[in-house]
Amino acid sequence: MSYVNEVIDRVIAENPNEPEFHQAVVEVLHSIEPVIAPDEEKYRRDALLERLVNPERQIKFRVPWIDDNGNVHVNTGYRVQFNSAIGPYKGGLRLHPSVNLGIIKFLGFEQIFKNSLTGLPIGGGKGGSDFDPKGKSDREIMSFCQNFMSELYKYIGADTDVPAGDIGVGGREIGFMFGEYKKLRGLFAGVLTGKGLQFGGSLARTEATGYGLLYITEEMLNHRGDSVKGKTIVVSGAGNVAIYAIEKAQQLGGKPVTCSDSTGWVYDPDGIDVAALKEIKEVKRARLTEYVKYRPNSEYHEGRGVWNVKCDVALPCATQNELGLEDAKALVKNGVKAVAEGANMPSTPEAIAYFTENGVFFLPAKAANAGGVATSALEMSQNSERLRWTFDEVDDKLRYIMGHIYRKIDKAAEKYGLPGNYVAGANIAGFEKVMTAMIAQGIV
Ligand code: NDP
Ligand code: 2IT
Repeated sequence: MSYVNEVIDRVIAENPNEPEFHQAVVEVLHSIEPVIAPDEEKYRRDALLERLVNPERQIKFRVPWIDDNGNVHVNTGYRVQFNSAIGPYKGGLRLHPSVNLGIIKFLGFEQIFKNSLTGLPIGGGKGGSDFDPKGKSDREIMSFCQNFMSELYKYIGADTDVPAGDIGVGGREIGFMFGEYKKLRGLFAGVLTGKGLQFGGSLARTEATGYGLLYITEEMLNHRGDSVKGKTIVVSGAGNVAIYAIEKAQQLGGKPVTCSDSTGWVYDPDGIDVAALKEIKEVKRARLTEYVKYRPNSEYHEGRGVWNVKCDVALPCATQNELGLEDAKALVKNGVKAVAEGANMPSTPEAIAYFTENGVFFLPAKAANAGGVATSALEMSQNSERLRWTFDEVDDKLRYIMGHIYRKIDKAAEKYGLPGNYVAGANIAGFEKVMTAMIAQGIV
């Protein structure tokens, strides 16, 4: 049995009930087989892949908090510090009832290679809790965030581990967590990114993931003599990533016609009204049912359905495994040309295979949504030098980084005889840097 398959079998046996983690590991390890195979014995002797798939540290802790009626609740908090070969652990915090150790491990594992692709010195980590922020008051969110940080602060730091936002964690939550960290440590440090602009946050971090997704999509289409201009675009999600993907798509001359949340989706034939979407989601924190009040020409539908809308480009920006084989078939039937992942692992392996077989250009999450974490690393740089860059300075760097990632994954795919296979290209290019650093640092 090949070394890669041996390690895959062990991961599945040793990490039961963690299907998302298995899914992420299987994809990456299969992709890097051509890198490992020529020197398989050497890597096996050094247990390189066993070290890669085992987090350096995983922290699980109790988070008690008090609701507005004085009732005490207990949630579980996690931080998985996966790999620090190329820099301090870096990655978001997710607050969603579906969070468990397997979800955080899949996200932390993906983060290693994504962060490597940015070209910046950041290792991979992820955290979160099964706390459900929906319907909670600001005070309840604050109580949760403070109690979460009152344990997490022991394990993080500007040079060790720097968390940020993810599903359910935006500027409000990062603010509460930062305040608690500062109080407990008596230290004003760049220990979280996505901070408010008044206390060390970076301009363009809020926009970065969605903007970056469009920059790399544009780069890929330009490379093929095409562009976002004039394209009909289908987007899922209505959170941070989706909103700024829609905004940048419009700035590039595309027409995004859908968005969705966990209860339903919107079709707006005239193109999504970003100002309305921001007001509904960022200000009112309301459901998408509100959207039709702003746009009488649009339609609201309960349940899922965005992938059945005819489009040229599809951008899944909600959550993992939200786009399956049947969705991929519907998209291909309707003539989709390109799919770029704003969310982490939103397409199932079967959907990705179907896109590839049908000549759809597919940009995987770890390349396509790397703009968020890349800009977090730029926030860390600004915190270190105690300076603040303008919006345009940060945005220019983000655009450059996304273009660079595209060229890197395209080149890696070509080098290994898989031209246009950006899944292989991203996994290989991301892995090679981490592998080189791990080998240079010895068996640790
Ligand atoms: P938000 O919490 O801002 O938004 C998430 C959106 O997705 C909401 O519209 C939400 O609907 C929907 N959603 C979440 N979970 C589900 C679910 N299980 N089923 C259906 N809809 C769901 O999160 P982000 O926009 O920050 O994150 C979206 C994705 O992008 C995630 O996969 C995240 O890991 C990834 N990502 C985020 C980055 C960032 O910088 N924020 C960077 C890179 C990747 P509802 O509100 O109804 O729950
Ligand atoms: O998945 C991700 O890359 C994020 N949620 C952003 C992480 C970060 O540290 O900015």
